[in-house]
Amino acid sequence: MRATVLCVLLALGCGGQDGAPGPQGEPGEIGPRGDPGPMGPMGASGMGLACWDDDENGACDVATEDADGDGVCTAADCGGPQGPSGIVDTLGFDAYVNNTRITGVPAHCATTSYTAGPNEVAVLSFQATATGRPADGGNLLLANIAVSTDGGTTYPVAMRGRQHIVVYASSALAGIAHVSTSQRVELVEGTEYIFGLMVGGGTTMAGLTCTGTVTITRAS
Ligand SMILES: [Ca+2]
Ligand SMILES: [Ca+2]
Repeated sequence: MRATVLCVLLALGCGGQDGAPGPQGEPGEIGPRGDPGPMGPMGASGMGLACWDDDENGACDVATEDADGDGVCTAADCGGPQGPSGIVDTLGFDAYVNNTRITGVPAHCATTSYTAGPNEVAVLSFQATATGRPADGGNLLLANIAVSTDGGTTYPVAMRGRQHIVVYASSALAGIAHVSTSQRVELVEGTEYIFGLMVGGGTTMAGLTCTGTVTITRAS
């Protein structure tokens, strides 16, 4: 009879309140890698820029982009900007000529030969110093730049019809005269040049020193 009553009381809800939640458990192990997802849709097709397309409009603008003038734009029209001008070569002479009335280009007062490349310029700077004999006559020392082309060895002949003449004069009354001259000469590609210092005047020189520097540069 007592047992029957206890069971009835339990059934009617006579238990205590719920306890507090327990502590969080340890994380579980990482699960296996999932299957790869499906491939995404293809992107829109793009177009790179051709090297000749300076204005990047995707079109051949013949007037400005056809560098070689063949009417079409190809890789042959591509090129970087022209580099700065630079020194290609240097030539020169430094000699002493003894005595006599010298006219023309004294021996050794000339450079070795030089064959010009494309777009080249020669910058010449020549000097001559002479000791004169005023009693013998005149009192002037003249100096010209002389240019021989394509093997011409007689400078006055090689100069004929050419313009490379600059004259400076200095009095030799004191027994010594110094002259200098310089010039810029545009060269023709493939032509062989010899640059010389032509001296003359009305005096007989006891001695002549000639020096010259020729700087070959490529124009920008
Ligand atoms: Ca273009
Ligand atoms: Ca072209």
